[in-house]
Amino acid sequence: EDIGVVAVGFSGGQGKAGVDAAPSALIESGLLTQLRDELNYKLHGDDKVNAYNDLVPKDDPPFRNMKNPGTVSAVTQRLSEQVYSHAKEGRMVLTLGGDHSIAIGTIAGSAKAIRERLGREIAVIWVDAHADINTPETSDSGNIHGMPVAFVSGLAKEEKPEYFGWLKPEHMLNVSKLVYIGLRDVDAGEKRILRENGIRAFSMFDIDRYGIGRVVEMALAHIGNDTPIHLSFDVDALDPMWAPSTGTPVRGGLTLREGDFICESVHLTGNLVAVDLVEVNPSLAADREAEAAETIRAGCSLVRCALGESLL
Ligand code: DIR
Ligand code: MN
Ligand code: MN
Ligand code: MN
Repeated sequence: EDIGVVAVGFSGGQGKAGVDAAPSALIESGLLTQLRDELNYKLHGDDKVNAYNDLVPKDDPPFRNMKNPGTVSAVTQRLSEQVYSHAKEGRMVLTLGGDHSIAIGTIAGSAKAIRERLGREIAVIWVDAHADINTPETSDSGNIHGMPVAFVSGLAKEEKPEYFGWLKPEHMLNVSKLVYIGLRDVDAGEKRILRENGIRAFSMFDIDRYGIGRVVEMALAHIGNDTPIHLSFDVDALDPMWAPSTGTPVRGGLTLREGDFICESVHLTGNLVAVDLVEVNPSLAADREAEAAETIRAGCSLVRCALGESLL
């Protein structure tokens, strides 16, 4: 099997430096070597990290309350083309972030490629403590990593090509094909958006109530059999006990096993077309060495599970 790898050293969707160092940390810890040598995947694309420095505009003032809007728009547009070119060759695409704003690019790229290649809409399983569905107007922070779902689903609209106006219908995700797992820190405006659009979301409450097995079963039932799946995994979905080195940790999260279980279950569908692993920030750790290493180890485990490593 073939995998396209895109390593995105980008942090402009939020304010904390260091998340751009995650792809190289994940790769240095042996992730790609394992996929190649132990899981026998054929890897295409990045062994080195894209920094996209050539795309950073000289001056990038806020626009509609968004921070670094020109930079995030340009980087995600380029990334959408990278993901698209792998996916249209029939490769599963593995994107190592970077902050979660990059999912604007990864989802746009895989949605377009799957439409062209299979004539299908993709489904997105968004695993996160946060819903990341603020519009520029509902966002308190102005950080675009809290907005990717709104842009890629068309809930946030913008005409200007330099500010996400490059997103066309072929890049878009249908909100009826979106499902969340792990939510526990959702802004008031986001709750309203979820409710008004009837978006299926499994919070930590649901996981406590039904158990992870039933929740994943219900999530997969919602998107339907045989639907191509894009898994976008924010490492902060995991409890900080397992993934402390991340920009916005929220206690009361998934255990590492629950996170791995989600990934394994998605692998087992046979319908996985793309995986994003985002928001690992090795420089945010109280005990730098140990906590960063734990978080990287958790991230590698999630990816390996999504690619079938732990199944017998
Ligand atoms: C918050 C935090 N909802 C925002 N979002 C985060 O800034 O819009 N997403 N941290 O991962
Ligand atoms: Mn996120
Ligand atoms: Mn998050
Ligand atoms: Mn397999």
